[in-house]
Amino acid sequence: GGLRGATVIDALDTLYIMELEEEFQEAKKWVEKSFDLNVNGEASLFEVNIRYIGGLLAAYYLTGEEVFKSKALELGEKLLPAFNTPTGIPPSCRGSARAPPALNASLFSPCSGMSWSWGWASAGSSILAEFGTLHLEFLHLSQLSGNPVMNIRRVLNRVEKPQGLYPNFLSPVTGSWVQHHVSIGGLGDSFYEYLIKSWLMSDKKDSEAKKMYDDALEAIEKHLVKKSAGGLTYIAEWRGGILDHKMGHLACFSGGMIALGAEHGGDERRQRHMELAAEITNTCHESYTRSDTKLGPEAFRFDAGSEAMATRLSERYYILRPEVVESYMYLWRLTHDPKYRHWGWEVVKALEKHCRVEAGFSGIRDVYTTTPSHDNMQQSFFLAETLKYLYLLFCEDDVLSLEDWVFNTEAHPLPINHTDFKA
Ligand code: DMJ
Repeated sequence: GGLRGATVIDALDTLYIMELEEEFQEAKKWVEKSFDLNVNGEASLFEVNIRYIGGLLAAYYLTGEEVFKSKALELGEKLLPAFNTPTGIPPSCRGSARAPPALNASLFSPCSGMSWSWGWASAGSSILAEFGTLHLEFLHLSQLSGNPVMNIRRVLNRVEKPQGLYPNFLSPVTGSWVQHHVSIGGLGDSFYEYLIKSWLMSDKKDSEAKKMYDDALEAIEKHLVKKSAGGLTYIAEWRGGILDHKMGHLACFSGGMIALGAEHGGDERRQRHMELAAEITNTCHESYTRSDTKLGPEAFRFDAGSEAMATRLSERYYILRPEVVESYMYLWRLTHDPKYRHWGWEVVKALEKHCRVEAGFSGIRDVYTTTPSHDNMQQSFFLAETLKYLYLLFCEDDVLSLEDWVFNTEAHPLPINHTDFKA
């Protein structure tokens, strides 16, 4: 959007964790001297929050350097006008950054937060994964600044949910659902992630978040989890009661999330959820192994005889997304089954072979050809997430231990609020 330097800020904690001292110092200097917070035009509240606020907060917590904290607070302050709607729910970008960047040049159309020129009332609806992915970062901003915020969850708790499911679009004016499309992939994904992670970050005190997560997952298990003819478990999408037998690459984060949440249930539930998490992660791995590049497509389907493969030309691209290796990392940490490290290494080799270019790494337009063309784009989440999760997959468990840190949806580690948090 209107902000510059996404890659620098998204990569700060990765550089630090990997002990790339020189590059980290260079990035820090850029934040001190060149990071301009005066947005010219419009930027997405969601993207600024997960990439910039998350990146700055993690850099602060890892290093204790005040500059990262003060920039995060200053930027957070600028986002507050976005909450000025009748429900307190911020509106969404119409052309979301979730659209495939390689294919859609106009990434950011009118968005919330920094500019008031666009008029939220006409924007129509807010996206679940956008307004539902603010809690972790804003809780830390509240703690660091002493200013309490957030009230979105109250609206969501109150509104009636079809079959217990959360549709992806809600009106920021009336607080009711705009249409009944449900997905654990794009448009819905990180809302569910932030429920379970809010509970974990609160040192398991935020029981409201846990209950909402448990209820949502129960509805998902009941209505969306399916098994293909070939025995692959997947999570379908739901359109007003009709299933779309498709999984997006984005939905592949759910293996890791379900495993993380499973850790904390009773025996039966724990086992069931660990199995589900492993099965989904296996399906996502299949979407990689069934391609010529050994990288997965943007979406894959389970209909018309197809199993874990893209059936549409427009879904064959790979833009360096992290979700599959993210799940490998969580499943490795929680089970220590070596297959997850083998699978991660397959991805490393495929990235080297097909995505490395002279100036860095690039997305590819078609995973089903051995000579794919590049999209000339290195998404900032490649350094923030994909490489960080791959690195952590091969580290000891005490490097950013899951006992002490939760990763925001852009893989920025935030500390768990243990009782001795302040000390
Ligand atoms: C990232 O920006 C975040 O993980 C977000 O939640 C959705 N997906 C992209 C990477 O694919």
